Parts: sequence; C-alpha cells; structure tokens
Amino acid sequence: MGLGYIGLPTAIIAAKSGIEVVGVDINVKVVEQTNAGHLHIVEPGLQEMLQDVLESGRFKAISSPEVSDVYFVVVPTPFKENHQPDISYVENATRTLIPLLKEGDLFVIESTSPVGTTEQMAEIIYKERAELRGLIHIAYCPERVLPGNVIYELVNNDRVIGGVDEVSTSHAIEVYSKFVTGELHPTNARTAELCKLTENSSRDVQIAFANELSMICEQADINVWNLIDLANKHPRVNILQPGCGVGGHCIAVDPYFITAAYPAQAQIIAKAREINNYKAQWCAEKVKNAILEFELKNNRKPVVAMMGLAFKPNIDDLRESPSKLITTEVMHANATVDILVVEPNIKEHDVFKLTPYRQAYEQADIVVFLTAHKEFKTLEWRNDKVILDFCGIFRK
Ligand code: SAJ
Repeated sequence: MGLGYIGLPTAIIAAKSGIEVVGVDINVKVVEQTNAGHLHIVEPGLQEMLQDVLESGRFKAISSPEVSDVYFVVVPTPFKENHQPDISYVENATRTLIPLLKEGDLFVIESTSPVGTTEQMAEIIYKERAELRGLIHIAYCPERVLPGNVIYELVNNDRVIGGVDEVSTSHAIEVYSKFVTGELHPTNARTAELCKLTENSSRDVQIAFANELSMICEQADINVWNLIDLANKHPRVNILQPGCGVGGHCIAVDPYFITAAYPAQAQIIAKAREINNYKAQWCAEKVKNAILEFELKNNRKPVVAMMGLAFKPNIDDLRESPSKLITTEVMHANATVDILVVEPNIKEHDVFKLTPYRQAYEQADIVVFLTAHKEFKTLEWRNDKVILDFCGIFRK
C-alpha cells in the first residue's frame, strides 16, 4: 500500500527476490506510469529493475488492493499545522485492507508512526473482524534507506522488527528474510516505532549541536569547520557538519512525533528542532545584512547569487529545504535587488528562474553558498566578492 519513495522500491525488490507482488496506489497516474515501466521517482538502478519485474509477471501496480498473504503499509505520515502527526493515511490504508484479511495473514506498517500506532491499527482491525483476533500477525518495521542508495540499503541495512506479539515478530522476520540480507532485530511494536523516531531525532540533535557551534564560532571569530575537524580528532568525539538548517521529509519531521506525544520529557529534541529551524532564519538575516552593507559601502545595489536550492547536496529534492526558504525570504525582502538563483540538479523551476552556477558566480557581488553541491566545490575563492559560505564549500 503506497508506491512512493520507499513503497515502490520495496515492492520491486521483493518481486525481484521471487515474491509475487501487487503495488497499490490511490494515485491512478502512478499506477499507469508504473505499469508502463516508467518510474515516477528518481532512484539510480531502479528503472531496469522495474522493467525486469514487470516482464517476469511477478509485479504489477493497481489502485485498490487484492487478497494477499502479506500486506505492507508504506504511506506518508505528515504532520499537521500544530506539529501533531497525521496518521490518517495509515488508518485509511488499514481500513481498506480489513475486508481482505484472513487467518494466517501478516500485516506490517512501515510508515514512520507515533508510538502506539500499530497497536491502534490492530484494535481498528479487530473491532471490525473480531474473529481474527490472535489469528493474524501484525508488526511494525521501519525503513532506514537513504534516497539515492535505496537498492543497496533496502537489501543490506539491518532492520528492526516489532510485532504486537512474539508470533507476529517471528512471522514478520521470516517474510523480510526473503528479500533483506541485513540482520533482522526482533523487538515489540512500540520499541520499533520509537526506534525509527529516535534514529532521525538523534541526527537532528547532533546537527543542531553543529549548527549551534557555527553561530558561536561566528561571534568568536573562529572557523567552525576547522574547529569541528580538530575536535573530531578526539577518539570519542564525532561532531556532524553545520549547514543552513535541516530539510527533507524525515529528519525535519520525525522529531515532532516525539515532542507532540511527550512534551514534558522531550526537551533536547524540541530544542534541536528550534535550533535547526532558527539556523535558516539566521542565515537569511546574514544575507539581508550583507546586501545592506554592500549598498551603503558601494552606493549601488549588489547582484546576489543564491547557490543551491535542494535540501542536501547532489540531489534535486526541494522538500522542506532550508536553502529554498532562505532564498525565498531574501528575494521577498529585496524585491529590487538582482538575485540569481542556482540549482545545478534542476533544469527548470516554476517559481525560480535558474542561472548556471559558473555564470552566477562570475556575475554576483555577493555569493551565498546554501547547499554543498559538488559543482560548487570546483569554484575558486574570489577576494573581490563577498562570500557567505554556510555549507563549507571552501573549507580546507
Ligand atoms: N545535514 C546537516 N549536517 C550533517 C548532515 C546532514 O546539516 O552533518 C542536513 C542535510 O543537509 C539535510 C538534513 O540534514 O538538510 C537531512 O539529511 P540527511 O542526509 O542526514 O538525511 P535524510 O533526511 O536524507 O535521510 C534520513 C536518514 N536517517 C538518518 O541518517 C538517521 C535515512 O537513513 C532515513 O531512512 C531517512 O531519514 C528517513 O526516511 O527517515
């Protein structure tokens, strides 16, 4: 259920391993495109695999589910305005499956979910199908893959598998072992749910630490990249890299699933979210000030280059991107300034007019590095420009 960034590769890889798979998506376009052999997501190596499993007859996409033996729910869990998790997609997918369930089936949730969601879905199922209590297996198994490296990581990463009871856990482990070679770690559903949230929150907290250091260093006139490199020479210190905030649909989202449920306890996790969000505002302010200073000094408006829109290096994904947010804010605050927007991984954008990176670097008086794309690292430092390097392009 769900043929997105995780569901589709999972379906294809499971089919590749010999399992007969039907991929279900409510978006008819996705279903048609997939059956025609065209990927609607960007993932190296997956296109050939899709063609292969379609030809073998072991995989097809459909828009409503068929009776099966194992069901995987891999739908989005966004958050609402107030940072409360929205599990309505998981619930809808679960409800759609209820009439199809039969004795011996396995029902697995993979979607990132607040603690208790799997037990909640089990109760929804048993409320309508009381005769199935104890006769079907229900488990939670989060994914951990990094977009861009999905084919390798889906198969090779270790996984945490938590059933609502021990029989469910071992049944789920048996199924996953058919297409995952990484170690499969048994636990209960609640621990598996919190484990996923913990992994991404841990990274968020660590990035917040690096971002906080970058703001301290600016005040102290110390190069933060040198500082972190030196501190990391300690055998038990491993600080991550500062940037212009945290983006994407995972690390910038999942911690809220903890803070929403445990506000009194989740102090560091909440603060880390605040710091990482604030870092983007901080960067935007720095750019606005640099524009003002340039104008006062030179008696004309500068040309500004905003380098990178994607939420992390070398991808085209702009979801929750702090670079995009900063660029938008700087443009709104400086309507009469010539602002060149650069994103080498995207050809065209409906909001931003894009400029090739070398041309923008050449033309701009102020150059703002937001995302550490590999192309930017080929540029030489220029003393004749004001350079704001928020992502360590020119770090030694
Ligand atoms: N970032 C920094 N400094 C760093 C590392 C990252 O500022 O040192 C920023 C990036 O620029 C980006 C954000 O953090 O804006 C997130 O990027 P990421 O590469 O750390 O992670 P994601 O969001 O692409 O994928 C994460 C992964 N989780 C962990 O590393 C714990 C991935 O394994 C998960 O499968 C994925 O979330 C998910 O789906 O939950």
